[in-house]
Amino acid sequence: MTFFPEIEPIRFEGPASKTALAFRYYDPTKVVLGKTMAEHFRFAVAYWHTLCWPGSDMFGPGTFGRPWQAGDSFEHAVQKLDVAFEFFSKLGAPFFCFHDVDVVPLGESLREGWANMDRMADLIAGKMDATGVKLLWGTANLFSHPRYLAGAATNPDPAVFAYAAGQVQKVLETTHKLGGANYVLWGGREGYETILNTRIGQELDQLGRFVSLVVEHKHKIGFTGQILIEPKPCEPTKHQYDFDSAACAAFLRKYGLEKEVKLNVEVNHATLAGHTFEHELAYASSQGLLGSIDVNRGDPQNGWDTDQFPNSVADWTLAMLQILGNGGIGAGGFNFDAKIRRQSIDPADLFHGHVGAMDLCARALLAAAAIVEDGTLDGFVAERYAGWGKGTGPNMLAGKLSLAEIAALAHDAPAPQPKSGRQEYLENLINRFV
Ligand code: XLS
Ligand code: NI
Ligand code: NI
Repeated sequence: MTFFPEIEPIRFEGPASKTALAFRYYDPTKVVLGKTMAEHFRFAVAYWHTLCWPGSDMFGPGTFGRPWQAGDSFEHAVQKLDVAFEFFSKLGAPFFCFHDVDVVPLGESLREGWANMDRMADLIAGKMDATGVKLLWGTANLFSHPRYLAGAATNPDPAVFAYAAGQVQKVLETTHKLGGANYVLWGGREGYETILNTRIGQELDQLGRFVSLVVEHKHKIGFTGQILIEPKPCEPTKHQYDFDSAACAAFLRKYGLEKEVKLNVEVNHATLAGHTFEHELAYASSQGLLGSIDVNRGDPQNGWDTDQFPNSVADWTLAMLQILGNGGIGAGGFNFDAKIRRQSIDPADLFHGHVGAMDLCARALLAAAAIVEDGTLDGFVAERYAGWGKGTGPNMLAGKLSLAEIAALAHDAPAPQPKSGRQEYLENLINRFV
């Protein structure tokens, strides 16, 4: 059975190609700064948006009419699995990501959900063996079911916390069984709507305990993948605790988790937090917390998670500079977490979205690598901070001098002179490579 009979496996054809569905820049075997493009990106298809989302919005039902979405039985899930792996293979995506509810119906009880998950895990493993597609991360959906209306880990009712623990235990163990590289916790409803009914301190303690339990269980079962939390400031709740990279870093430190958990940073969530994506990457990287990436972007005019495929080379070049500066994405990867638009109803549209995004990231990587190799930008920044590496600079930073001793240095030194930050020069420099 094939759902994409007219689509041939996508190939690299180079920049001059006239084929719409071909890679012009993404050549998985091409070596850039010592690593292949496949190693730089570790692209992953998001099961939920690509296979499960029907094209619905607040004002109307799904528009895509996918046959496997006609019901919620195990048989429908199996049909969806077939299409999923046909898609991953033809696209040439090395990884995928899933929530428990994406791959299997969870039924009416935890027991039923666990049984279905076990049955499905064997089928997924078979598909992974047959195609060579690997699992970037698994996650539990702790936000759709009405039981989670007031949060999962942060719910005022401990029984909900326990149910969520049950879902996470199963998906963590399944992720381990499938050789997943990471496990993600996105705090979908871990926040609140009104302070009138909310104890923030209590809820944060619950969330800290929950993440600690996940880390303990990871070690108990011998899962060596990364645990990641995904910052997002709002939506669905008005205030979410994992607001941005900085708030997540503070949260992890308060609960002693900063060595155990990293961040899955999403482009659209950065926008919602009022940051650029490169800021979020740079902040996470500066704290040693950059773990993985969701590449979906927002819309400059719409204030919600529009989950669009990336399409700005200029923006992505700035992001790639941060990722290269971090030494790459490590065990993480580039998860699309993006949906095609509601009017993009043809199966081929799924390929156009993913192929274009992979090519765009590759093009941005080439531009960023050229900037790194050119060295002018790095040289400028190094020079800007050079004072901290010589003279009394290192001692001031290392705490070897008191406030009064540092002040004494200033008494004797010539008055400091302002220097240009050269922003326009640097912006022009970047544009020479984009
Ligand atoms: C929603 C999130 C979600 C996570 C996985 O905004 O981006 O898709 O990535 O639960
Ligand atoms: Ni995401
Ligand atoms: Ni999102």
